Amino acid sequence: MGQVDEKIEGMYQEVLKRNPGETEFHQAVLEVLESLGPVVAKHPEFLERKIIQRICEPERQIIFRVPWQNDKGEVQINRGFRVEFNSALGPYKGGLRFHPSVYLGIIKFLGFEQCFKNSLTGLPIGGGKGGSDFDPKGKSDDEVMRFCQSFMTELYRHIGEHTDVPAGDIGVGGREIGYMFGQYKRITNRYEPGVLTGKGLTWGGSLVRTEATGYGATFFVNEMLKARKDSFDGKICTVSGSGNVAIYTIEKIHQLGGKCVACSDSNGVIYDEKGLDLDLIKQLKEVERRRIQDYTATHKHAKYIAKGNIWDIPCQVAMPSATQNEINGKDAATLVKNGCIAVGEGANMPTTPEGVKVFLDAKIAYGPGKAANAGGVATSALEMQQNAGRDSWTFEYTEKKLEDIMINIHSNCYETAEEFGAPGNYVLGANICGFIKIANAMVAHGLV
Ligand code: NDP
Ligand code: 2IT
Repeated sequence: MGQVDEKIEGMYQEVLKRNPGETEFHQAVLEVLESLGPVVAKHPEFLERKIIQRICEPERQIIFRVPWQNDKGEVQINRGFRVEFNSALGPYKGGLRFHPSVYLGIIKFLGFEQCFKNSLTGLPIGGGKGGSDFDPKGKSDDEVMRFCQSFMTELYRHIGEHTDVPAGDIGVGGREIGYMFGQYKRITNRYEPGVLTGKGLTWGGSLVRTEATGYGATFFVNEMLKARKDSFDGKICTVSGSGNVAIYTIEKIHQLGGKCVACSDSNGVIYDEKGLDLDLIKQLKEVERRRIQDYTATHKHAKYIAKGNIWDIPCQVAMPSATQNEINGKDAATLVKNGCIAVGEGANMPTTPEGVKVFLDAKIAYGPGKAANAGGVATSALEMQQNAGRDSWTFEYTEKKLEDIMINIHSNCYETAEEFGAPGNYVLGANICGFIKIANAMVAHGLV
């Protein structure tokens, strides 16, 4: 990718030294620092106040034991995390990830990205992230409940509507948020809906939160296409993953006139030339919690490619919506060669630095995660607003707010990229625009 300005290079070396082995965190930091050269040239006060060094150091990192019992009565031990990264703009806000790959480096990369993403939403939220190396796959409902209760038995003392407000991410959806909310309420004896977002609709949840990340990412891509006098109409699209973000990305692509032909999970890829049957995917994934392979049981014309690579399938719009580093340099080159003109990241950091370089060099419309997937957390902030006002808004009203927020994020990133001499570079636009707002607030708050 680009290069780190000489005034900033030493700060990156310090991050490497202070956080050994946390490769995803290093990657996320480097990508932001590479954008900041022109910012410190204009704002010497950011250097003088050591804003970048402070932003790279989380305000608080909590690591805890999570003991629980499986259905056989055997004792299990997992590790829990909450990294409270930056509260310059509001209470720490960000999801919880339950996945066996989780360790401190993953939570820190997600927490770091979250700060800039939340800043881009224009809403009053700081950045944080948490989770556990617990693997929900193959666990019974009771096991998931016992795990969530044990996790919250430690987490409850660190969170609150004005302090830190967790939500979902990989492996954490409505079911898990319900178990955690129940335990929080029981321990604290407080009905405090604003302490978690992604809640059920009858107990403080917001309409559109379930759909928000996927819908928002698709709105963002729609804006990038519009900026190039183009649209989703008739576009062949592929969406990796088949979880929350993937499902509602596919839904909005279809509503906007695109045709989504492939999705995936960690075992393989479904290719349906006729366009994916989203009702079936929702039934398989949201209701029955099955694998995407089962799509072909009723849809014999579709192909299941075990261990396949979704980025080998030709498309005009690609929306990675599974996990980090799922598009490498070779995948990016394949996409571009096959005629891909837009990439919108529903997942966090799904493209490796080599892949990002390919997209930027090819000058395709590339929307990085911290801008493109900000609709999820933005709608979480709308859920917090409704909770604070003891209110609940209609679907149409909330979706319109989400769309306006995404249009705004797009134009801010677009204009910032132009202002800093890199028109069309949404990576630079998002990093600079997200950073400046946090940095100004930190200067105003003094040395804290
Ligand atoms: P889900 O748990 O609902 O779905 C995750 C999907 O990604 C599943 O299909 C899963 O397949 C696949 N996946 C997960 N890990 C891997 C892996 N290591 N290799 C291959 N496939 C994998 O999570 P979400 O849809 O909520 O999250 C998807 C992405 O979107 C993540 O990067 C998350 O951080 C990001 N995101 C989520 C937001 C939200 O509001 N939920 C907001 C903003 C970003 P399998 O079942 O086989 O594991
Ligand atoms: O990565 C993300 O932005 C999320 N997982 C959503 C966070 C939130 O607080 O809604």
